[in-house]
Amino acid sequence: LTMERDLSMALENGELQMHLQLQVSRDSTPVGAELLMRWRRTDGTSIPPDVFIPVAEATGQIVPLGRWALRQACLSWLRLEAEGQAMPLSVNVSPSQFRQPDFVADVRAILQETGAPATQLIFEVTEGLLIENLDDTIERMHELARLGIRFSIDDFGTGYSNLAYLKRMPLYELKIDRSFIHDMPGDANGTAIVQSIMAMAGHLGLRVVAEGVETQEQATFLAEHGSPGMQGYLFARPMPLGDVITLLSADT
Ligand code: G
Ligand code: G
Ligand code: G
Ligand code: MN
Ligand code: NA
Repeated sequence: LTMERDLSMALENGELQMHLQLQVSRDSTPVGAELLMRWRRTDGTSIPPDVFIPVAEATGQIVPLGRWALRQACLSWLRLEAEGQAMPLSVNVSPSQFRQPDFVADVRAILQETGAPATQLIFEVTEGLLIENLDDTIERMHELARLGIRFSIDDFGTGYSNLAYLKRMPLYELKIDRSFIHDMPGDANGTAIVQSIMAMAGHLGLRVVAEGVETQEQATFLAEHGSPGMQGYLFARPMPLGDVITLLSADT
């Protein structure tokens, strides 16, 4: 309850920050980035998103937080473009945020207000979104896709995987959950799962991103087997936009 009260102040107090984590291709070229919310309170303590996001979802505070996140994504994209470093940006969208009646109108309004192109945004949704009201969900995804928004299934392989739904959704990408990457290539089962997801995605025409790539051995294996986009501490940690720009400018 304290957290609920504090969270409602966090936005206006400027305690929330967005970090960006780069995604790279097999030759380590940056190909995109995911925005990850950070909450650092005025007393200096940080609360991780896997603690405060579930609270925000339960209280409805995810709606203003989600609008803020999307606006940050648009502004970050415009700033990267101004630096000559434009790349698609991925934003996490919670099920309760996605299902909120005004969600599509909010997205339109933020795109219009900022002038950022919808085609440069990827919404990361989890399989949890598919549990309820599937027809409405898919219809809403198509509505957003018509604006130019692309969709990615986050933590793929850990949730409710009724694979038939993959064909009905306007999907761009699957993000292989980091638990599978973690087990690879030493563990035969983890490796088999990763290879199967990449093969299926290939047949469905979907892009793949491997999450949580931490070792060179994992990166080499992925580069030699399907070569998905890669995201993980091996390449870059989540960091403020200014640091991303410094990193990218040093590369070019
Ligand atoms: O770095 P990491 O601790 O950033 O994130 C933990 C979890 O919090 C992830 O599952 C991630 O999807 C979620 N998360 C991080 N930022 C956001 C955000 O802006 N919106 C939503 N809905 N979830 C987020
Ligand atoms: O939205 P999602 O659950 O995919 O958020 C990504 C999460 O993974 C964030 O909490 C982010 O900080 C974390 N993360 C990013 N790279 C790595 C990594 O290489 N290893 C681990 N263990 N976590 C990572
Ligand atoms: O120092 P830091 O923990 O932020 O580094 C995280 C990772 O970012 C390092 O493991 C390194 O591989 C990667 N990295 C460091 N400098 C660069 C760079 O100039 N370009 C790219 N693409 N990655 C870098
Ligand atoms: Mn994510
Ligand atoms: Na994930």
